[in-house]
Amino acid sequence: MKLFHSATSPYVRQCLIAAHELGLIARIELVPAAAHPIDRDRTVVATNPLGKIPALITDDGTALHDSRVIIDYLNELGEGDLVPRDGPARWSVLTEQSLADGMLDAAILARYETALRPEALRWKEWMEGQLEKIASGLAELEARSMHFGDRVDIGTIAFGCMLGYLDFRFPQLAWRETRPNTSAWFEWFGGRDAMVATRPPPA
Ligand SMILES: N[C@@H](CCC(=O)N[C@@H](CS)C(=O)NCC(=O)O)C(=O)O
Repeated sequence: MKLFHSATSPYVRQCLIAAHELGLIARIELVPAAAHPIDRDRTVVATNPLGKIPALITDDGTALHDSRVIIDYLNELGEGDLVPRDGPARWSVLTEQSLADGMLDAAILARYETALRPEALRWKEWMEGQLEKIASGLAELEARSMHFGDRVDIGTIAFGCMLGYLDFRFPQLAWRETRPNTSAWFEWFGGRDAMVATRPPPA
């Protein structure tokens, strides 16, 4: 399998962690990609018309995206239990994944706002709106994380990568200061081998 990859993408990281946890990592060849919303990477567009990463080409040549589809595919391939099959746990974990990904979407938009958008075109209230989404999500995570225990599934993987991205790109948010449950949980989860092996490079 080939995975379009960047070491700084939190969505790519989720796929890599799933592959590590499922024992599939050795079967994945990483293809360096420079996804960018304006300067589009044509090699990625050929596999994912949106030009976004991650995108996966399976061994039979099928193109898969986005991260949620890829993780679901890997979970099935590896006969794993990262996605609960049924019952209330399934809907709860899928909702957690959705929340973490939504927080990441807000964080990526906020990042593009400062890293890509010309200063004269920036919109302060819009940026604040994205940061508020992250803050509300962190409040929900603080309530949930005390019940996580040693869960490793698509919900906790997505939250772990979201927190890792905040540490990487938004250290000034200092999210740990007012969120002791999340902080204690991430202390453990962030030390797992798969998390350590996929840490983004120094900012
Ligand atoms: N919903 C997508 C989001 C992927 C995404 O936004 N990836 C970023 C890199 S972290 C990207 O490719 N950005 C380029 C663009 O927006 O065109 C997923 O879960 O895979």
